[in-house]
Amino acid sequence: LRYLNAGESHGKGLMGIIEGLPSNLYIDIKFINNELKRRQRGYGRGKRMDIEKDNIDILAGVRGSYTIGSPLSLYIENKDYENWEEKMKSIGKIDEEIITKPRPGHGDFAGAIKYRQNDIRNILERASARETAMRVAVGAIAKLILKEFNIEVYSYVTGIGDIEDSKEHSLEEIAEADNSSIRVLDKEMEDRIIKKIDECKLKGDTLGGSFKVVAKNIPIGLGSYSHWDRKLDGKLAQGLMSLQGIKAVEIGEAIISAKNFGSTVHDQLYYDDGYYRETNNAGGIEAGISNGENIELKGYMKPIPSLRIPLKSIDMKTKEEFLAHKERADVCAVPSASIVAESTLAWIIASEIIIKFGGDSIEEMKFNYDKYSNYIKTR
Ligand code: EPS
Repeated sequence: LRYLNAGESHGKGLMGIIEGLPSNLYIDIKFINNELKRRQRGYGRGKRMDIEKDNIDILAGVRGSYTIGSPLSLYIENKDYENWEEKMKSIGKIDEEIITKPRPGHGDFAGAIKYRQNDIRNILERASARETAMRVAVGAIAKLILKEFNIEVYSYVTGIGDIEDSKEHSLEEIAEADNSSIRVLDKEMEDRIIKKIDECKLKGDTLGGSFKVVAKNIPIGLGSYSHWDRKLDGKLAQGLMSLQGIKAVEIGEAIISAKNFGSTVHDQLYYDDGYYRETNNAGGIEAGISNGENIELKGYMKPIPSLRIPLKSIDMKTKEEFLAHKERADVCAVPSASIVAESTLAWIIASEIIIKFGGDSIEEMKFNYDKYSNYIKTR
């Protein structure tokens, strides 16, 4: 299973191609569009989110709502394109519109040097998190595969700035995250965060934070210890780290575990008509293989680098010092990032399910999955 996506933030739209989907998978458009909406919400987003109305258009690979084994082609229109058409077409040609001033924390500086571009717009358009809309559409299709195996993915925001939620939460509680404008699980925390985002916005500053993603009903044996690039934890870390702004990923209780004795960290194994554990510090993965517990990951996002408070930088054309700032920007996008992280987790688990159970048709996958589940019951 693999996908490619293309599209600039202020270009015509975003394009995705998924290859390797099983046939006979029901493609629920309403579900995909709802996932796109979930990503667009979140207190702290900028004016751009009032313009975009993300909606999926499937151009190929589906007949009568079911996949047929061909590549799926997806499209999401950028509504903002009509305001940018001229600029996007003339990119780099009109001298006064050329961007030569990199924003610290953004891909602007290194990207302009790497790709030998005089106009930083050619860098920022693709480095932008706009493309995560397509990641969510692709992730929604992965979730449709997972539904066939009763696997569910959840997420919630664990912190914005220095306001953090370090409590344990049940999946029932986590499932309520969409009811909060910041996707947190505590009302009092939500009020404090809204106040903090409002103050931050007034100052022209930005905020980062953290989120947790969880997947349940994961079969034992996804991924492998046998080689570095088959390890499930390695793949998940790469997937989450590839999201814009993410600077750290934690698997299970990795940070607390690193500070404690092995005897208090490792999840002891019990048996009572089936194997079970009373803790999940490993986050559902041991030696790069899923162990049947919930997969739990935490992502840490840096504050958005486009801010109104000016930061020192150098004009790459004149080499003069200047103060970098931007007028339109999100203050905080952590709630959106948590939805994109769900999609990433879903995509990687779906890919692993296909590796383990075969991916030509949903029926074949289920047949193999059922046989494997029966085998596990006898071990
Ligand atoms: C983004 C900057 C902002 C965000 C955008 C990502 O866009 P603009 O520069 O047009 O105001 O709103 O996010 C999206 C468009 C989206 O769909 O999430 C950036 O620089 O990464």
